[in-house]
Amino acid sequence: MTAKPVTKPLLATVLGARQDRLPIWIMRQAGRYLPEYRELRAKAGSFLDLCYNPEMAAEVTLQPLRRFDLDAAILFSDILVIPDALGQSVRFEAGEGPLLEPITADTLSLAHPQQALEKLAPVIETVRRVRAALAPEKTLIGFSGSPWTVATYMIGGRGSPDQHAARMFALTQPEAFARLLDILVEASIAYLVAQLRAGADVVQLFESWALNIDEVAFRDWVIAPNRRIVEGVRELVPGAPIIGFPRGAAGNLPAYAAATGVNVLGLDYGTPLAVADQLPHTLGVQGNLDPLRLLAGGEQMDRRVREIVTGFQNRPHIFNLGHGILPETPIAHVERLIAVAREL
Ligand code: 1CP
Repeated sequence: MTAKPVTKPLLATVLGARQDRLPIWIMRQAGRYLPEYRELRAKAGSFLDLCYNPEMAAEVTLQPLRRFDLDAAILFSDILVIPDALGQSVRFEAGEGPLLEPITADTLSLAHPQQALEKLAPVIETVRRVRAALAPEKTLIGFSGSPWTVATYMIGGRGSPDQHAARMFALTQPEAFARLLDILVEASIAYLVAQLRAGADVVQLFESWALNIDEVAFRDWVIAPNRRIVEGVRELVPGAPIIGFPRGAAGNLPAYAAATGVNVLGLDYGTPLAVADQLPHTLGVQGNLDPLRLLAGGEQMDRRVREIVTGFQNRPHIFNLGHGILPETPIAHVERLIAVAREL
């Protein structure tokens, strides 16, 4: 007799089937709100040292699952390992976030997307280690930043509220910008395929800066490259399960879902629940509690969690926040969140 294969509720939901158990994970679930993360982080050296240390990165990936009844682990890494692997100078300053040496049309020619994968070998080793240590019913999520979002950091040199530098670069140097998107598409496909082959069940595309751009830019800078990545990954890994998270896409969400072919659409917390009615019934959704409601906790949080679970009850739904958990979030609020989401 062969053993019955174990179901992964989160993966099964990504593939389109609602489950008895509501699958839950939390964006940025491995990180600074956990004391055990802060402790290990203090010993790791720089943030990139931690991302490239498979033993420590695997440990950090698993930490939230030891504490909470979650359905998935997300690989511990960062969207900016791709620029680092392409040869750009990337640093993370405490309290300042990422700092990059801004790319120019000239330095761009030095980037080699296929060689980048060699530098990312330790991250792929982390995926292997996490897969080996993870319970069979838990889903392992790999990820990459989407090209436009990664390009905003590569061009601007840091996070910015309105991506002014990247938008100006795209509009005034369209050829160099198209070349940059090509490089990022190629590197992302190779990186995501390597993660899937090493044991990731699902991959998520983080398009964190899909806001502040008009519909033409959204089509050319967001939809087109994300679609090329989905197609490119599935050419090499047929049927690869993919979550797309175009944060701030608002009225562009239906077009993004239709054109990219992602299995699940991540919704930010600004997206009304009723927007899902404009999406195909079979498309899964992920989200979308405001992280500030989790930080504040109490009755307002419980009420909104129940609204979200009820609002998405007729389609595949993965419960999550509508953006990353805030570092000052109390552990007890996370425990409460998971209990309330599961009670219905
Ligand atoms: O020293 C530290 O601990 C730095 C904090 C930190 C952490 C824990 C950074 C710096 N990155 C990460 C890990 C990380 N980043 C993960 C894996 C952990 C998990 O999710 O559990 C993931 C998926 C990311 C993705 C990421 N990095 C995004 C997309 C998601 C989002 O929040 O929009 C973005 C935009 C980044 C860039 C980045 N890296 C780090 C910071 C502080 C930032 C944001 C900077 C900014 O706001 O512009």
